[in-house]
Amino acid sequence: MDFIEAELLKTAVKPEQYPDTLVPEIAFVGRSNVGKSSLINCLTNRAKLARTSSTPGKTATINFYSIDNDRYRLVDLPGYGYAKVSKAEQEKWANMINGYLSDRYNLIQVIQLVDARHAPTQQDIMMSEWIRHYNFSRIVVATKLDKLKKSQIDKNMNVIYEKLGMDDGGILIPFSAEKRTGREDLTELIESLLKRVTAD
Ligand SMILES: Nc1nc2c(ncn2[C@@H]2O[C@H](COP(=O)(O)OP(=O)(O)OP(=O)(O)O)[C@@H](O)[C@H]2O)c(=O)[nH]1
Ligand SMILES: [Mg+2]
Repeated sequence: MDFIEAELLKTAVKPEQYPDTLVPEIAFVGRSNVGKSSLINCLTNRAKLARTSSTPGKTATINFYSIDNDRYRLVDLPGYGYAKVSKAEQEKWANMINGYLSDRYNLIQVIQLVDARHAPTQQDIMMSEWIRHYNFSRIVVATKLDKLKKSQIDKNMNVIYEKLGMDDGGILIPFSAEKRTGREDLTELIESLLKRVTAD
């Protein structure tokens, strides 16, 4: 399945700037530089829809991408855990992320991204617990899979699965925006999430 249409609907730093809540939203969270914006570009088949950068801290606003004429939205959030940003700036971002996640009526799923090469960080674990606390099922995407040797994949996926305590029915999707690995699985999952809300 391919996404047909995608456009940047709104850029926000505070709730007054969010778009209406009439449409289901799926948000991507993860450490700075983990590949959130690249994943959105890969899903939408648009290389330059979301701005990406090898320098962490690229996305500093909440960006709402409207898919298929606003059938639903993908939401790109600023990354956490980028040490080179000032404490004050990090706090501002954390408040922005938490503000959106904790009080968004039409947010149907938070998808967490972690780097396939490394064990989840303390902040990844905190984010994962937060996601569970708010009663979202856990969907975790392990990014940059192309940077792993084949022989490392299983071991690294197990570490992520265990560290994030995902044995309660969580879904872990190995992914590469570069090679487009896992794209099909993720789009199918998104469609099934949407079906669930529209069937209510
Ligand atoms: N090899 C490889 N590189 C990737 C992949 N996904 C992202 N990258 C690279 O990782 C860097 C960061 O990607 P972004 O998509 O900007 O990351 P982000 O999570 O949006 O970062 P912030 O906006 O800073 O939070 C860029 O240089 C991307 O090209 C991938 O699947 N494989
Ligand atoms: Mg980004």
